[in-house]
Amino acid sequence: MNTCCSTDKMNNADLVVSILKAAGVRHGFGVPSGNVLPLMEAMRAGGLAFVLTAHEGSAAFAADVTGRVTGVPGLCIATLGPGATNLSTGVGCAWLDRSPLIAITCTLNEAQLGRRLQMWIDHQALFKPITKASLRLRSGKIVSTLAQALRLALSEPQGPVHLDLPEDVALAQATEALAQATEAQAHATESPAPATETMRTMPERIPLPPAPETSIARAGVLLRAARRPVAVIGASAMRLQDPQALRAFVERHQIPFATTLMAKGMIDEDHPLSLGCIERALRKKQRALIHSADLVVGLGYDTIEVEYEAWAGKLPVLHVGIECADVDASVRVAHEVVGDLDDALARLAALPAAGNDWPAQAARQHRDAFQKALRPAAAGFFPHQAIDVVRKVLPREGVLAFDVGAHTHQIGSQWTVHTPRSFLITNGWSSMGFGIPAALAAKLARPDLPVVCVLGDGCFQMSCGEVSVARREGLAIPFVVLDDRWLSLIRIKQAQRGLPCCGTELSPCDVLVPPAHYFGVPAFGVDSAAALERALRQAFASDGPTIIEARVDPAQYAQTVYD
Ligand SMILES: Cc1ncc(C[n+]2csc(CCOP(=O)(O)OP(=O)(O)O)c2C)c(N)n1
Ligand SMILES: [Mg+2]
Repeated sequence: MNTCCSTDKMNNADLVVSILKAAGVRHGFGVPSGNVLPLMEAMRAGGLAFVLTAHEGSAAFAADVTGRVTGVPGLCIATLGPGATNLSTGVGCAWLDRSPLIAITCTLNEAQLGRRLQMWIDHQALFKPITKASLRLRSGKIVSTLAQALRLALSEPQGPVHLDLPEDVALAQATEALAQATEAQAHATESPAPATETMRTMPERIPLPPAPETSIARAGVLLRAARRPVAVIGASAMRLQDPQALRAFVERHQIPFATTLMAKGMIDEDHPLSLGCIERALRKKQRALIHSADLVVGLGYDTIEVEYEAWAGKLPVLHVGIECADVDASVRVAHEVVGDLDDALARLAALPAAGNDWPAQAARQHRDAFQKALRPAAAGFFPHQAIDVVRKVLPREGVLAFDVGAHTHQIGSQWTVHTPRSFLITNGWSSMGFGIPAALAAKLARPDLPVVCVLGDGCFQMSCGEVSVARREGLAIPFVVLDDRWLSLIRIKQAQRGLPCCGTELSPCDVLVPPAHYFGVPAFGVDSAAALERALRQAFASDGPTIIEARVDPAQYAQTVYD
């Protein structure tokens, strides 16, 4: 492939790769087929790593997380038909959770599209409801289509864009100049940062228009009138260019703050004003505190995680977001500040200090009591003990990727996050199978940071093939499986509805000895916090992945999860 300034020897697949590389894309996750080979070969020749996953859904989850942690759109690739439908599960995650992502399906030749041919379905129809756009790549339009896709993925609300690449288009000689490609790219992404420098420093996004001055002024009036305001940081805040603006805002006005699950860590949760996570384990305790407030300030609040009406009660809501809040008629929306979030927060933080009547230690005292209640004392080995061990062993700046189940609720309430975007979960899409690919993507994007994955045994059964990716790529990730023998979250819901346990038991025997390895990844079983700590320290010291099956007792979930 010619990487200089002409496209003489390039085919369209080479051109796609060179544009993506110029945008800062470093990995593409996927599963190949014959139709994918032209793109894969262009990736190999062009130095854009193809990371083979066990399932295309995981490829898209990994691409979503790459987008979250680097700010550069993640890339995932699949074949047509079943490859595309598999991929769609992870693309939906980037859609609801709003991560920049490019999904490429490699399909039949142009003239074959639409016919009754093996594996073919209408990809545009499949991806339309779960992407910002679904576009066909055509010869002579590669540059403009890629520029459009990158621009869409990176503009707020960020999200996935699907590109269909017919095989003959991929192989056809490129007819556009590379200089044009680089220029189009520059317009699409402003100034992309290399992926290895990111996680804290996000590349330039395409900003939204600022909120009007009158709107900021009205927010100031509400803040000054409130005697007991509480801020709740939401998922849109994850994409802030400068998360320090959040901290500046709460410190300026001395407002105790909680977060949703996904927004944890956007301000260090050790902060004296931190209340912890809402709407996860022991959520009624969090609601009680919030209901003692007189104003809710939603900061980057996105109702995709949990609607305001679930927890805000009759309190007036000051919503600061990238769009108007989707609320039920019962919610008292006092005012909305809508526009670029970095800009709005900076201006709200520059207002005169509002002051309020919260006692100085109120947040700290609440948080201490909340944390204590999450850890009921009893003999045995419970999930909260295992989670505490993982938090203790993982360095402060380390990354936790985890999965969906009762353990998500316990982790969400219990875990203390210290740095932005180091706590990787899906709560909009909320799909099982997210944890392992999330950990893979985080470690590939930030090899300098320790990464650990915690997941339930049900999630492990759904996605365990992906540990082989960690082995192949040499990623030193400990995977801690909370082996409680149940789809515990669903079992709890059965119990709450008075239904008998049925279809939620994963393993009938309670003394499980893991095999020596899963796909070559060594596995160990542990039955105590001390044994988990030893195994985890060993896993972090090793140069490859390790699976640790922690055999925990789920009994306490009944007290803490869905209280
Ligand atoms: C793809 C998908 N299928 C089903 C669900 C519904 N679901 C949510 S949590 C859960 C159980 C997860 O079990 P496990 O991984 O063992 O976690 P635990 O609840 O035991 O902590 C299920 C089936 C989902 N969220 N995503
Ligand atoms: Mg389980």
